[in-house]
Amino acid sequence: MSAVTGTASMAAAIALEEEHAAHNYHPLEVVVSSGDGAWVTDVAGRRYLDCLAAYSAVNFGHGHPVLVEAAKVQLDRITLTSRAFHNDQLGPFVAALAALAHKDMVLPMNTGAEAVESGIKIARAWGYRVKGVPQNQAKIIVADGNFHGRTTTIISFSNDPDARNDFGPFTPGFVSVPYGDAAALEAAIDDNTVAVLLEPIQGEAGVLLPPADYLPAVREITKRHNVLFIADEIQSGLGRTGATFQCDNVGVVPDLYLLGKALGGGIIPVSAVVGNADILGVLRPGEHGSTFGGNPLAAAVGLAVVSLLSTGEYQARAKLLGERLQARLRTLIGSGVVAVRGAGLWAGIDIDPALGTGRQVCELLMERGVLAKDTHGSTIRLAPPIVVEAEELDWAVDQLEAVLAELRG
Ligand code: IF1
Repeated sequence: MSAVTGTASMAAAIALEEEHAAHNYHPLEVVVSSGDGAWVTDVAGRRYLDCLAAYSAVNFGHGHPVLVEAAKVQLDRITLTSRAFHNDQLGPFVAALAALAHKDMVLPMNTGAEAVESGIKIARAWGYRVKGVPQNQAKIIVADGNFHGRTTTIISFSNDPDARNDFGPFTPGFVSVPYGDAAALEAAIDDNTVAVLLEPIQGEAGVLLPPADYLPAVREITKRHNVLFIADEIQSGLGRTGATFQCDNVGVVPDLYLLGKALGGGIIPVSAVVGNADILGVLRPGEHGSTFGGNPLAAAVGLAVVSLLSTGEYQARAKLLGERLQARLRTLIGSGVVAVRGAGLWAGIDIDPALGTGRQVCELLMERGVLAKDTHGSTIRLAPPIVVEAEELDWAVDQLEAVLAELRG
């Protein structure tokens, strides 16, 4: 396709979206039409290194052959039955996922927010039916700066004005404490507390890691107070941080894992609550559900994703390449970068605000063939598919270095 026709079709695509899609995003001016591994191609044939990976939903790269093949085979068999009937893909999927997490039960859902909402409902039901908390008194502790999704209940415990303004009234039963402060978390626990819900690394907050002893302390505190520890690994999990789960990196086993994003291989929404029967077993037939949860197409892809993770190669690759990425990024501190954070192939980079906003840096990176996303202010995040090559990572950091030099003038 010529650049002219490509540009015309880009303008046409954006115009249609502008006119007919709700304006709940402010996308970069790029119209992606295909993807392959860590790269995407726009309608004009320009290629970009995808350093967002759909917020870590594309950990295994665009069009991973094992995942596409699993989807293609299932597409020709059956894609949806609802759970009013059994299907031949769900059992193998939930058994494999439970084994991957060293747990024994899985609640299959679709989006991350559904997994979070399901985790909240399960924790509350466990509180009333097992712990003996009085009806409608269950309390769940969350952390300041959290991001767990966009439903009305989830934004009820957000402290991001953009996420919650004008969406009230809000769901009660949540208390927010400073992230990383185990003493503040313990002080917030009372007899009605049923769970603590945390991201092991806060993604949207800017890839914020808590102190190394925080999650182990949370685990000890919640055990001692008979409170469930729910780890939202929807973004941090499934290889991204150089381990199956970020909790593995800090030696912690939560009561419930909330999974999503990459569990669907970047092909279909797949999420899950993973735990043991003494907790997940509180759910009785008819008390919770989902039209698409556990559908055979999702289960077939999810099983293929678990098979990719079962060898440990993606976790090892993310760890090794992540060390290389972090080392390269740290060399930029003082040349326009103020701070670098991250784990595995996941980096949060604070740009000197005097040079520009995160959005401006991402726009300039796009011009150089790197797609990334800012979070708040002047922070950008890098999270390429784990299949990225070391030389491609170096090239991406070279582009960031060039953008910073350009902004310094
Ligand atoms: C948007 C953020 C990331 C998540 C964690 C649950 C969910 C998410 C830790 C809900 C989803 C997505 C949502 C998407 C952008 C993206 C995001 F910028 F919003 F905050 F990744 F950091 N727990 N995060 O990160 O999963 O229902 O979306 O499947 O809403 O703009 P979902």
